[in-house]
Parts: sequence; structure tokens; C-alpha cells
Amino acid sequence: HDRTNQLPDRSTIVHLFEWKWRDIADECERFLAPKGFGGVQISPTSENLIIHLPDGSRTWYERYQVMSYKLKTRSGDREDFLNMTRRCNQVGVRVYADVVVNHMTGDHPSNIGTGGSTADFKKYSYPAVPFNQSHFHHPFCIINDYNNAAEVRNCQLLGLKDLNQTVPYVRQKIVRFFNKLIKLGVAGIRVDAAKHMWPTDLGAIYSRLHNLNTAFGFRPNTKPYIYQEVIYYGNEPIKPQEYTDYGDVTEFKVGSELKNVFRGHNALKWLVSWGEAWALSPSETALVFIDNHDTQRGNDVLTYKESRAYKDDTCGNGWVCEHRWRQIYQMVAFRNAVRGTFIQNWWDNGNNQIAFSRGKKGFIVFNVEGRDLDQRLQTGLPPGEYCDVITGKKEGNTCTGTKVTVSNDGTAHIRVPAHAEDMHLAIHVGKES
Ligand code: QV4
Ligand code: CA
Repeated sequence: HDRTNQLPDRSTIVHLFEWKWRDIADECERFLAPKGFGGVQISPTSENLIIHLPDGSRTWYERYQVMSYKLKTRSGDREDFLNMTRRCNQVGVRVYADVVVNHMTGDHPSNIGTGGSTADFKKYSYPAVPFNQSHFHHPFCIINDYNNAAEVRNCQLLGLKDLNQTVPYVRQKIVRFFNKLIKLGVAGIRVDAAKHMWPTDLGAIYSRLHNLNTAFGFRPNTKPYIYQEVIYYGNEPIKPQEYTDYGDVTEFKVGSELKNVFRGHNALKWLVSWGEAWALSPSETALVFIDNHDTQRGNDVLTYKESRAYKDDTCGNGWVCEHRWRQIYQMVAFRNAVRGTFIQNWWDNGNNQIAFSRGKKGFIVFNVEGRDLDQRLQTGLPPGEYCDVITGKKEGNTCTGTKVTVSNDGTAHIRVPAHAEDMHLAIHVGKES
């Protein structure tokens, strides 16, 4: 969608969790742009509390405990940030910043930030902003009951000191922080813990944001793309719709429902009605994903740990880079190729084998049945020789994966063996990666 501010032929954002800004700049140039990624979501940019575990190691989650809005974290400083936004935008990859403005830090024995700032937690004092006790919700309370909307907004999430966004001074600090990121070339913002802030406060903040900076290649009068983290599984009083007037909302149900399907707890054939019939948010207001940095730490969604369903490779040094797996980046190209089309030519075997086309541009088949899929199917595609982008790729004029011949009537003989390493097959028109 255009509202995400991506180039017209791109459509996917990759989350490069905890990457350094300079490494992201390199990845934009050497991988993301050539493979057709539209953008990258980055870890929080603002100075955070340094948290050491008893064994001396640092935690990932310190990035969500804010000390100030200085751009200084272990991902880099302001100059590194600018290097990233300049180089990524130059190759057409947009940058989306994760922002943490619901709260500052929790209580902690140490009080040094990644930019050298200090704080007095007992006094709710953060001199580097500066914030004092009058800028936080009080009396201080901790969120226990997610059925109480006021408690969810006005009490502390996990003991993190809860800013009061209704206070004009607090709003002003947040607006300035967002506008700083916009000036430095971001295309949009992920609003962390949006559920824990009042929608009207957020609306007031967003209404004061500047247009995107044309020096980074954005057209004049372009608004930042805002997507808000509101976790909703259907059983809480706080609904995504309270937020969709102001920006998009993360759709966590996509991951939990697909987990059920691909773990064999729900037949693939039901995906024929995938979308709002499954109580998912409409596409127009949803930011969809399979797993994120929080959910992948549990067992409630598909992650790299179940690589057949989700796909195994690594960047080395303990880092798993799902976006570099062929089965993932080829589907990024698939999604670009089929933009603007709808699902057609649906076929299923009444159970766990399905196939469908996206208009006349792409065709995909899944087999989790436990027996071979061996069948002539309508692909919807123009006749010709295609190369399955999941098992291989086109190298020059040869296809290293499964070859598929589409005949004049659009049909093709499709074979996806039971228990194959890849449970799916995909072909599309246009450029392949
Ligand atoms: C601990 C106790 C609390 C106690 C508190 C008292 O667990 O019961 O009240 O001390 O001081 C870390 C620790 C957590 C600790 C807390 C405060 O893990 O145990 O509380 O710090 O010191 C990330 C991590 C959290 C981490 C937090 C801050 O996931 O574990 O907490 O960073 O470092 C809900 C929300 C949703 C949220 C999700 C995790 O609706 O908004 O919980 N998701 C976002 C981010 C997430 C991040 C935060 C919000 C907070 O995606 O990564 O939390 O910014 O569903
Ligand atoms: Ca709050």
C-alpha cells in the first residue's frame, strides 16, 4: 500500500532486530534492495538503560527502557543513523523506527544509559530529557487486569515508569522526538505499546508530525507511515479499531492462526476464507507478520525453530537471518510480482493440499497432507516454462529448482512430494531474484 511510503514495486518490510545502523546500511545495498525488500524496521533508536545480567551479559530488552531521546544506543549514534537512512533510501529501501514513548525505565540498581545519561528512578527524574514526577501517571500502579482499559493505559507495564501523554509538555517532547527521526529520513514509525496509551493522545501527537523529508527522496507532503503495537486476540476490551483512525495496527492473530494450520490443528482448506472471516483486521488497517521479537521467544507462533513450515540457514555467529533464506526472499519477490491481483483458481483436496493463483501473475501450492500431491491444476498464468522459486532459482537460462510447464489452457502438471524439504511450490511472472 502506498501509505507505507515504499517504492511502487516493493511491498515487504524486514525487521533487522538489534542490528547496528552501519550493518543495516550495508544490508540495504548488498541484499535488501537487489532482492526487492521495501523497507526495514529497526530497533529502538533512543538512549536506553544499560542492563547487565548476573553473568555480566547484556539483555536484548534493555532497548525498551528509555533514558532519553538522544540517538545513542549499541546500534550506533546520530551519525551512524544518518548514514543508514541516506544509504538505504538511496537504494529505495525505507527505514521504519521502533519508538518507545509509553514509558521510561523500570527501577534498577544501576542507572547509566547508553549515551552516558543518568536518572533518579525513585524520584522519577530523567534530567537528560528532562522529565520529572509530574510527567508520569500517578498514583503509581502496576497493570494486572487487561480487562480494565484505564488500568492498561494509566498503570505501569512491567513496572516501567508510565509517561502521561495527556500532559502538553510530555506530548511536546514526544512530538519533537518523532520529528527528529522524520528529519533524519525515516519513512515511518512503529509505536511500541500503543495499547498502553490513550488513542486520543496518540492522535494529538501524530497530528503534529512533519511531512517526510524530501531530501531523502520522499515526495512533498508525504505523511509518515504509522503502525501501532496493539496486541489483540479477541478477548480484551481494548480493540484495534480504537486506533485505526490514527494509523495502522499490528495484527498478531495472523501468526497464531497460521501456527494452528501449519502445525496440523486446522485444515489448510479453510484458508479459502482467510481474512476478515477469520476475525482478522481488514488489510487496509493491518500490519501483518508471522512472528516478532516477542512472540518468537514463546511457542505460540511459527519461527525459524520450525524451519520446514517457516524455513534453515544463518548469518553466522549465532544470528539467524530468515530474510536471507531463499524460501523467504523469493516470496518477497513473489509478493512484488503479484501486487494488485486477487486470489483466483482456488483448489484444494478437501483437506491439507491447496493451490491458488494471484490473478494471472503468480501461482502457489502447499502440501502438508502426508501424501504426494500429483495433479494437473489451473495456474491462471500465461503459457510458458516457469522455475519454482522455492526449490531453486533461475541462473541464466537454467532453473536450479523444479521446472513447471504451463500449457495453452493455463494448466500445469504439479508435483509436491509428501514430506519434501519444501512443502510448497511457487511460480510467478516477471523478474525473479
Ligand atoms: C519485572 C517483573 C514485573 C515487575 C517489575 C518491577 O517481571 O512483574 O512489575 O520487574 O520492577 C523487562 C523484564 C521484566 C521486568 C521489566 C522491568 O523482562 O521482567 O519486570 O523489564 O524492569 C520488552 C520485554 C520485556 C522487558 C521490557 C523492558 O518484552 O520483558 O521487561 O522490554 O525492558 C504486553 C504489551 C506489549 C509488549 C508486551 C511485551 O501490551 O506492548 O507485553 N510489547 C512491547 C515490545 C516489547 C517490550 C515492550 C513493549 C515494553 O514489543 O519487546 O518489552 O517496551 O503484551
Ligand atoms: Ca501508559
